[in-house]
Amino acid sequence: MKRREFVKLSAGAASLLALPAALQSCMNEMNMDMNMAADAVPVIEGAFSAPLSFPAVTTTNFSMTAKSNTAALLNSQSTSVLGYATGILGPTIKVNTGATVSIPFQNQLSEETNIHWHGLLVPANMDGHPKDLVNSGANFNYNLPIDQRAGTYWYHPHPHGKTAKQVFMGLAGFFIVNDAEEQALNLPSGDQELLLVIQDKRIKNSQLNYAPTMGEVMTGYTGEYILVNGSNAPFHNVATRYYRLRVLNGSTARVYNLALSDNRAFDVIGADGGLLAQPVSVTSLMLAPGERADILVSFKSYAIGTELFLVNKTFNGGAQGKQEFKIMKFVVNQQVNDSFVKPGQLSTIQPLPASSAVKTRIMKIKGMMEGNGNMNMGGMGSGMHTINDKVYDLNRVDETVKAGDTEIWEFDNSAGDEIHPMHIHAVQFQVLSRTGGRGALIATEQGWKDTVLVMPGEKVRVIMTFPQKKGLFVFHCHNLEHEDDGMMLNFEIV
Ligand SMILES: [Cu+2]
Repeated sequence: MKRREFVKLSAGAASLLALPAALQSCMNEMNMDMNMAADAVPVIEGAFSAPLSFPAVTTTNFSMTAKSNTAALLNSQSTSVLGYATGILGPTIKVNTGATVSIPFQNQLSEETNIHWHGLLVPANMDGHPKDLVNSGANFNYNLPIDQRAGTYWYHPHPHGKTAKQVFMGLAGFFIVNDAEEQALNLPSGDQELLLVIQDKRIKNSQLNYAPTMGEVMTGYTGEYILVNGSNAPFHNVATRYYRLRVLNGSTARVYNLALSDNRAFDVIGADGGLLAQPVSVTSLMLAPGERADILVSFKSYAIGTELFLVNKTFNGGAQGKQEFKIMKFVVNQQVNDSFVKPGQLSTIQPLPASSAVKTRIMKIKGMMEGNGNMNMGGMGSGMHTINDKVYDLNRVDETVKAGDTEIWEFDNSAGDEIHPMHIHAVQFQVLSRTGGRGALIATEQGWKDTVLVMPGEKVRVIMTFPQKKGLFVFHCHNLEHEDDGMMLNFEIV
């Protein structure tokens, strides 16, 4: 049932069915909310006068503390935020494949939290499963053996029901893994390698405001201000050469259709799980919450003084995609000779053939108002976003898979009208197909992924081989409002 039909029907239907008073009042509230729930809030563009900043980089011998800080997110006003060191966000962790990283972690928040290492293939008890919480005031030592290829990974909290708010308030950071293969390509590095986390924030009276209505649980919580690395509307000076932009969508719900303001092509060289086989030239690229894109942008042919913006282009996406807006500004201010030559071949990706799968599992992902004429309540007192008609239960094992097995999972949003970026812990997968909706794979989907965008009307099939990391993991929607509302299941690798 579509949202509009539900709104029309339910006022009458609720009284007819003589529902319990609590449910009636809940439904009345939903009607009110849903009338307001329509679109993502319009973005207010800033002045692009603040220089882009970067979180500190750390390699060895560091600890992390989740705590309250202040930061200047907007117009130099001091704002209360959460962070893992100083200010908003956390340090950028850079390590090499083969390392074991030991991170003493302290929780100085007033509530429980933990850290999930998004995209890293770590043991189950180190993965930040929602059952493995670090209580307020407590410590935990994360030991992470890094035995996977180079890539742009990241970290954020994962306490069920509190993930969205903690991420929104500032808890997130990059986790960069390097290896010899990537090193040998001599991609732009140092000042020419820019790590960019894009997040939208709602700010009221110069304070972060996280208070989703029920309607915003449905569409996802969006903010009017777009931040890059924790500051609104920044600029960055660049020279006439290639830059490597490693972009993370760290928003709770907002999807970006990234492009350059002059529609110039750029090269996608990597996705969630590292390098693609070859660069793919595009003029725009969709990036959903949780996803990363590794791109090369050439500023070679621009005149000194050129101002160029990273922008969000419009797209077909239900409650989102109706507004084009600027995200950050590049100012070309230095003429240099760039000797970098874009590699024709980046890496080798052995496709996992569909025929190698021993099993296909169908995951029906449903939003609040979806399904065959029934409001998707998922059981009273629980959330209304479901996978296979179930809301998350910490103590229930929903799927059991065998280490070493290759399986296809199909995320079915064909009847839905909400946006669901689906994330699977413990693996990197390949995207086999997308039917309905956009009907095709995009550039980043030619590489290894841990999060895939399933737009309204789409069915997306992914294939993966489960690692020898036995234990309990989760998979879920990375629209964090949906996740906190229950759109998550447990799976166990045995
Ligand atoms: Cu979702």
